[in-house]
Parts: sequence; structure tokens; C-alpha cells
Amino acid sequence: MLTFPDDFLWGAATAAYQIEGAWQADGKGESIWDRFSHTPGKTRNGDTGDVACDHYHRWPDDIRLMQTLGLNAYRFSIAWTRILPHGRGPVNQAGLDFYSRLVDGLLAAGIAPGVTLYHWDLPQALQDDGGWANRDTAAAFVEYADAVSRCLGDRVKLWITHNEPAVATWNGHLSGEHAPGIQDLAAAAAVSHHLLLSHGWAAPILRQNSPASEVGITLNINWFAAASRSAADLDAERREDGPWTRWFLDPLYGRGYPADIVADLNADGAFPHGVLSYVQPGDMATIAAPTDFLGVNYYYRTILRSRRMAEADNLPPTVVPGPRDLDHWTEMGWEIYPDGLFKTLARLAFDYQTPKLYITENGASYADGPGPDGRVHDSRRIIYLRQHLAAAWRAIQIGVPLAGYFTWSLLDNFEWAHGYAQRFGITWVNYETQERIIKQSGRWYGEAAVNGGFAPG
Ligand code: IFM
Repeated sequence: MLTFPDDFLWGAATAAYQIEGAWQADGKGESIWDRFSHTPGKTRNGDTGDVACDHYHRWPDDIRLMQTLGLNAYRFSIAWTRILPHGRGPVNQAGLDFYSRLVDGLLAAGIAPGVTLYHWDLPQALQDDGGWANRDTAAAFVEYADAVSRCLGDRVKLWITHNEPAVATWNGHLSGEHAPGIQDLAAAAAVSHHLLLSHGWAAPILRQNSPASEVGITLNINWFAAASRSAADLDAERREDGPWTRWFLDPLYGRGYPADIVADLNADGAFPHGVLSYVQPGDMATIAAPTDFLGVNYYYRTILRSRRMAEADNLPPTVVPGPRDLDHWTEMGWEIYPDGLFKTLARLAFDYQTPKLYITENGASYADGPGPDGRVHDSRRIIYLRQHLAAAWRAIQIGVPLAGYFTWSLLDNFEWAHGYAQRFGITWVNYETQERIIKQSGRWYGEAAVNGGFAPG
């Protein structure tokens, strides 16, 4: 039996835009994801989060689902536009009431609420003023954090300021595959800084309004590995891990922005005034103020091979393709590599000396739906969860301060640019009828939660 600590959090995670629907209900304003998904060609099949899992109306059922599973924690995000429809200004009480009812419902069910304040759905009104590239947006975030934590601060256990700022930065402002769909390296760099700055500014407010809670941030940290020990391949690894991981981790842990990546970016020619021209005195200390925990979203490994034929070449590294069978890769095309979770947790604990860690997301996309018996036999997801939880358990054995695990996701949901084509849930959702069916993986995970561990498979 792999037994976890008694107070370990066994949870599931979701995000507002991916499950709530009700995109215009009760005074909610428009977000950048509303605008983006309503723009033709931006998401697969033109899918939107307009209805999604209709969680806005079905949340009592979804709490019952978690109770049936035996979970003791739930991580969800708040839609900024329900609270401040235009980003700042008067509070929309109906929006706050919705989350207040949800939190009360969770507590009544014995489930600890963990709130993410920003899971990518910026108010469109703030985007119209420059979005995260504009420093004022960080100040608006503080107003929003204050309004939410004044209301929920007496009941929330975990506050996560941001979810995966790297994705909001690079996918939203460099590749443009996510909202707001911008492709501008200089803007992206400023966005990353303002996201981190807003975290640093909001953390003390959250602490003040919610003294009994823990405050942190969630980063997506996957495992990057060089295809060989050659200098060129090691450099390819550095060039991926740098912007995706160290660019965010290093400032948060007092190391400043990594000098090698600053140099790479400067070499790009996109920064006439230098890469860090948007950094003001005091910012780095604000960003590095200690937090209670770091949230880690881990999914896969990427193996990198250099394409540089000569030192002067500036070709981006290439990803080494794998066999792509579904026993080794999920339907997202992500390699299954549980050891990467173990190594990531060890890296964070031993290199960055993080005080406490939560795995705030981990899971797999497989399309399995109900079989003739009405059940969803998603055995590959069970294997994925078992292997990753075993890696987490091993990390605890070597001294990593891991305090909880939230699987992604409680429900199948809107997977951003992939629309509804990718299903990550431990609960299957029929998007026509909104019926929910707990998958076999959900049953397995629930049993592990209730027993505080599981037999190694
Ligand atoms: O669905 C996303 C989530 O919103 C953020 N982390 C990764 C998940 C799967 O892609």
C-alpha cells in the first residue's frame, strides 16, 4: 500500500471558463475567452464556453459528485467578469453570491475550497486598454483579489493567484493560439512581468483578508530532456526550459529573470529598449515575497534535439517524436512520463527550496465514452493516475513537502483551442443533455482518496 499523509488533500480541479457556461448570466461581463471563442477560426469546430458543463446552474450536483467520490478538496477558478464585469469599478454582487454559495456548499460537504483567481479569462474591457501588457492591469487585479477575498476569505483554504502564467504569456501573446490571440514577443515579455507583479501585489492582500488560508501561485512545470548529452542538445533543452519554467520560477524564488534567457531574447531584436525595460524599482522584491506554497501542474515530458548545424544558426529546437501509441501518449499528443513528476517535485524542493507543494493539476485526455453497460471503462486513465500518484508518493519518501494532489479534471470540459474534442475528466459529460457519469478512473481515484492511498499496480 502506498500510504499518503493523513492530512493530504485529495482533490480535483476545474476552471471557470471551462465548465461554468452562463457566459452572460446575472451581470457577467465579457472576457477575452468569450471574445476569442466567438471569433471564427479560433477554436476547434468553433466551440465556445457559452454553455460548457452548465456548472453555473448545476454546481449542487457537482458537489454531490465530489462527495460520492470521497474527495476532500476542490480547486476551482473565479471568473473575474462575474465580480467586476468591466475589470474594475463596482462589484457585481450576484457574481460574488454565486461563489459564496459554492464555497458554503463545499464546506457543508466536507470539501476544502481552493480558489484560483486568474485562469486566463481577463475582462475584455481591460484587454481593450492593453491587457496584461499594460501595468495598470496588475493594479486592477489587486482590486479584484481584494473584492473576492473580502467576501470569501473567511472560508477559503487555498488561494492561487494565477494559473500557469507561462501559458497566458506565450500561448496568449506569442503563438496566439489562446486568447487574446496576440503574436508579439515584446508584448509577451511585458505580460509575463505584469502577471508576476500582480501576484506579488495581491499576495499580502489575500493574507490580510484571509489570515487562516495559504497563498501561492500555480506554474505549469513539465519535464524537458535533451535528446543527447551533446552541447547542442543540452542547449536545446535550456532554450525550452528557460522560457517555460525558469522565466517564472526564478523571479518568484528571488533569482531574478534568468540571464541566459534575457540574452537570448535580446538577441532577437524585438526589444529596442532592452528586454527588461518594463521592470520598475522594487518589482523583483515584490514578486519574490515568500508564499505558503507552490502549485505544480505536471503532464508530460518533451525530448529536445537541436537543429543547429552551425553556431550561428538560430533554428528553434525540434521535439523528438515518440511512438504515439496511446499507451505512451495521451490524445493530446503528450508523452506519459511519470518519472518526470518525481524529478520535477525533487527539483522544486531541493533546488528552489519551495516550502510546500501541491500538485494542482495532473491528468490525461482520452476520449473513452460510455460502453454498452453504460459505464466508462477508461483503463488508460487509471494507469496514468496510478503511475503519477506513485511518483508523487516516491517524492514524499525522499523528503519533498508535497501536501496534496488535484487531478485535472473533475469533469470533461472545454479544452481551450481544442474545444470539446479533448476529454480530461474523471467524470464523463454528455454535452447535449449535461448528464454526468463517473468514469472508472473516477471510482479508482475516489477509492484512493477515501483510503488515503492505494496498492501499487
Ligand atoms: O485544461 C488545461 C487547464 O486549463 C490548464 N492546465 C492544462 C489543462 C489541460 O490542457
